[in-house]
Amino acid sequence: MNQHAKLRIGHSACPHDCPSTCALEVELLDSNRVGRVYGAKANSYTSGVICAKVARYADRVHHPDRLLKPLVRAGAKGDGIWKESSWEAAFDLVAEKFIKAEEMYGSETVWPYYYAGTMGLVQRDGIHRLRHAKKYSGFFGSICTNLAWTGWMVGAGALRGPDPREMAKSDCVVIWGTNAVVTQVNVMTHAIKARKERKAKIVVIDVYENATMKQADLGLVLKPGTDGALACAVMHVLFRDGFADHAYLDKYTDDPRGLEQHLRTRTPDWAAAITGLSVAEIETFAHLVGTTKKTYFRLGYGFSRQRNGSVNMHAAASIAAVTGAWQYEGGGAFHSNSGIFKLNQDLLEGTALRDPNVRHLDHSRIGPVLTGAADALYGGPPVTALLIQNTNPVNVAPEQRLVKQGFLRDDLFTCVHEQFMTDTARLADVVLPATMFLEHDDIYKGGGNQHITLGAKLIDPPEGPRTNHFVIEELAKRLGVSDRPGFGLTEKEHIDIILGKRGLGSFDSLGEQKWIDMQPDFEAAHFIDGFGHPDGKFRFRPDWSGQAAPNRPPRSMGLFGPVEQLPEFPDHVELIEVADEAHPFRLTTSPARTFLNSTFAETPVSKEKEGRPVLLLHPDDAAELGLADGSRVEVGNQRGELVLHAKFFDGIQRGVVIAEGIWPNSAHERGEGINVLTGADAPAPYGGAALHDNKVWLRKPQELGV
Ligand SMILES: Nc1nc2c(c(=O)[nH]1)N[C@H]1C(S)=C(S)[C@@H](COP(=O)(O)OP(=O)(O)OC[C@H]3O[C@@H](n4cnc5c(=O)[nH]c(N)nc54)[C@H](O)[C@@H]3O)O[C@H]1N2
Ligand SMILES: Nc1nc2c(c(=O)[nH]1)N[C@H]1C(S)=C(S)[C@@H](COP(=O)(O)OP(=O)(O)OC[C@H]3O[C@@H](n4cnc5c(=O)[nH]c(N)nc54)[C@H](O)[C@@H]3O)O[C@H]1N2
Ligand code: SF4
Ligand SMILES: [Mo]
Repeated sequence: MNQHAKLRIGHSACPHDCPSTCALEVELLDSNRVGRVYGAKANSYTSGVICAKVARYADRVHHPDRLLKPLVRAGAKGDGIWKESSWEAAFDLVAEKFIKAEEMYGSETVWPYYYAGTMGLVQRDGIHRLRHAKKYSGFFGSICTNLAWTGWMVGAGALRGPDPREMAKSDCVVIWGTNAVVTQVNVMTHAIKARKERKAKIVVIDVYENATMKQADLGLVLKPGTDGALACAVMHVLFRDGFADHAYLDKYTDDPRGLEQHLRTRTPDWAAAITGLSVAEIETFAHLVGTTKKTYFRLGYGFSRQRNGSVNMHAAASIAAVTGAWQYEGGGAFHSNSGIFKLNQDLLEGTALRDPNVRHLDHSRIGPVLTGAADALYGGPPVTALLIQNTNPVNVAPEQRLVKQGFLRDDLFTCVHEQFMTDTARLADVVLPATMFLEHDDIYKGGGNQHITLGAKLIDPPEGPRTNHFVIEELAKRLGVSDRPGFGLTEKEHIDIILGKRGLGSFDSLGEQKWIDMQPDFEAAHFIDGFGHPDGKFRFRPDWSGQAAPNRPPRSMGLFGPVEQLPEFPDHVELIEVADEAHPFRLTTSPARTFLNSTFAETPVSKEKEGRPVLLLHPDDAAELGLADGSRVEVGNQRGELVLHAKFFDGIQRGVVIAEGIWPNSAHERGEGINVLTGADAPAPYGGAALHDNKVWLRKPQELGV
């Protein structure tokens, strides 16, 4: 009898910020210990497969460095000198500081800052209830999805698409700008099934030969920020060689003739010069998708993290409209299913308490916000108090030098609720220990799949950590808003309400069911009933400033960036940081396999597997610079500089370099992380973070180092 069968198994969902949202089976060793974690076989998307980092979750949940006690700063900021505190005293201190800050500058001086360290709806989104009740500054959550969703929405008009499980039924799967093997392994499960069962081709489009491209039949390595050019040339060939589906175009798209005309000059030659691909590669790819009706374009986030990222996303999605792939099972383009769930979280988020006149601040621009940039503050007071849950901005936000400078301000009070002593927690005034997903109740919805999955509390937390929900409720009591609607309920009650309003049962019924499949029917998923715009058409001519993108900023924030440079049709626009003489290289900060953003950097296996922060660099570029494999190399630009170790890699174009993973700042020899190099300027039209769009110089470090 195998070990797995003997153990008690608990059911859950992976809480991490990953499109896969896997359904999990967790070995329960006793009331407070877990063993191995497995993917649920019975879940049709997870299909028994999860990534290695979550399979070893016991290493994280039972990690010796977990925060267990509230801590109050006892030295200078960042000195690492702390005094342990009771929860009562810590809450009293935070409330006192928030009230004082508000008395001095008004309620908008307090900024609740959160993100998707947990994707659980109750634990993640409850912070809005407190901010609405208190009229604290709003949060425009732009860092991750904004550029991608904008580009998708201006074309398709709704955030959904062909069932991701249908990849298994396609004849060609195009994995575009996502390193799926690393960031959402389940895409591979379904794509490889198609290859095994139907001899489907797998195409991967990226800026380097990453782990996913190693599995591809056709890999296209282009220059960062040039996907729009590739997409245009592909569509040019489709029209030129008779692969465009004119009946489909006439019925389902806004201006096919205008597009065809516009593309006349977007030839493979034109695109080859921009992308660095060969004309033959472009023609081969175009003919493959032109002759394979059941082509499934799986469009990721990575290629949207460029200043022209929304344009590139829109251009890539447009290809499926030219071939008419959407009509077929196993065909069409898919980016995210985030629009299908339509859960009402009003009570959880205290929406009724919202004051529309309260300003919003941009998540990605925390550096400019905390250093007092007038445009980032929208005419309001400085931020003098922060409440942070589920995110590590001192490590993950762009323009790290500004972010750090802000956190070190003497007149800023920061409370961080965390599981570990992160780079952000280190700079806090009060650190509160947080539970992990196996230790609290929540529900989760997929982005790359279609399930709502329950993650009930399976084990007791160690003595000390408390849930996000508890922290919000306790602060509300001390800040005088605990009698407002939405407060005073348990996690289970919130889950009952959210599910009940959508007619999906309750916490208990979902416990029995484990997950609910919310995939829309074929007609809706494939836009057979029409696309999401009022006229039902896919738009080749986007309305860049008028679109109801689901994640758009409040209107009061206006539009961002050089909106006038956004193109009329799919195109290549040079809004990117083009390499120049002083900065001859383009850098992307692609994901590391065993980290998830800033998470897992603390687990021993991840540390061992990742080794040290490196820079992937073409050997010919290295030779020109006189750099040896493994040598230290200084990488810099107008925002800062840091030292990495060169790693020769020829699956990349000349002039492009890759730094994989967001390592803790402390893993770098000068204590500053990769985001010293990334920019916090908001791209057009709705902001976001162009984290893979950096021009840099490389040189041998000047000083003698280790
Ligand atoms: N192991 C692991 N898993 C993760 C994460 C992680 O950090 N590590 N992060 C999680 C999160 S928060 C998210 S949002 C998702 C994101 O997952 P993805 O959608 O995969 O997006 P990224 O991780 O940003 O980058 C994916 C790929 O885009 C490539 N890329 C960068 N610029 C360009 C470009 O201009 N064109 C093209 N074609 N490719 C480009 C990068 O080299 C990288 O290989 O993954 C989640 N899962
Ligand atoms: N250079 C570069 N920078 C990037 C990216 C990149 O590709 N390149 N990717 C960007 C993207 S897409 C994203 S989404 C961001 C993500 O960056 P972060 O928001 O920092 O994301 P995570 O590492 O997923 O989670 C942050 C923290 O949440 C904590 N946490 C988890 N669960 C809970 C909980 O229940 N309660 C509390 N209180 N804390 C919890 C974890 O311990 C972790 O430290 O990074 C962005 N930054
Ligand atoms: S693949 Fe993503 S959702 Fe699945 S277990 Fe790993 S991190 Fe979680
Ligand atoms: Mo993300």
